[in-house]
Amino acid sequence: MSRADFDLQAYLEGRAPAVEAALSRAVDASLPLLPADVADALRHGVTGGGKRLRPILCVTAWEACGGAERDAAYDLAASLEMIHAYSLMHDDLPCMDDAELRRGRPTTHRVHGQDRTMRAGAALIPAAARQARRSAESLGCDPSRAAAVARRVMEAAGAGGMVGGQWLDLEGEGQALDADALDVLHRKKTGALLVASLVVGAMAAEADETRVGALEEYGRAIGLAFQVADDILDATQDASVLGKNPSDAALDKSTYVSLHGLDEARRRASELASTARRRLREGGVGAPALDALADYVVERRN
Ligand code: GRG
Repeated sequence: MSRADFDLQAYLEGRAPAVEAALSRAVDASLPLLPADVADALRHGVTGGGKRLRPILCVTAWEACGGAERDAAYDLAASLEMIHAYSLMHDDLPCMDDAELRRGRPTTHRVHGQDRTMRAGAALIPAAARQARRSAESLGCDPSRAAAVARRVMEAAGAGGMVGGQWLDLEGEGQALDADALDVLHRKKTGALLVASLVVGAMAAEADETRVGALEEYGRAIGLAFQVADDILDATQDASVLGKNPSDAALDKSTYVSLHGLDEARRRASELASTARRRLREGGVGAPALDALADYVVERRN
């Protein structure tokens, strides 16, 4: 099937209930150890909508590498969204972006307070590691592969990935970053988790190195494309479309738009989507959904 024939909307809608159900299971499993007020904050942060791109990438990579659609694959996928949710909860706090709105709703700390939001976010990190390991075991991975899957999620979340990228982002506020520094920041802050979403799906399916490598390269390209698109949206859309307040200019951040201008940023995003698709082809991963997702990442409206 060509990419033009592939109905991504139907694909995303078809998978959404399984993604949401897995997230609900993951939240329920995380709650027993938490005080009720922290549990409420955690639920707000995880189950409040969003595109669910990371779980979709994970499940799609799992299937592209021969895995059958089943609940445990969605449970693995939920571990990536748990990390993503915690990062948004913490990123929105007054000490960072100080955001009022996320996914069209008040941010977690606006509803549940800073203290509970910090604790709920922190609780999600080990919960995601446990979720990744247990679900990989349910998918048939032996203990060492399941541990490797959980490690990959945590590495992407950590100082060499998302946390390191956020650190660079905070340090870079008010400074003019050059193109290379901006790429390094976003490869870590946004890209690492997107790449890991694909790679752990492939690892759990016991894909060979060529396929894992192709998915990794695809992920690196769509990770940057995603961020370029994010900067374009931040510069061109308002809160009613974005579901959050545009913040790059207010926080004096370097962006692909401030560095290259809108037209060049658009050109770069679409070139990165083409690179992503080419990497898949070269690695022998035939997945119309992943081809279509590369376009979606740059053409999305929020
Ligand atoms: C204190 C250094 C330090 C780190 C803490 C807060 C944090 C960890 C990391 C922040 C990472 C972050 C906010 C990355 C942004 C990623 C991003 C582009 C988010 C938007 O993703 P979408 O569009 O959101 O997929 P939805 O709402 O659709 O899920």
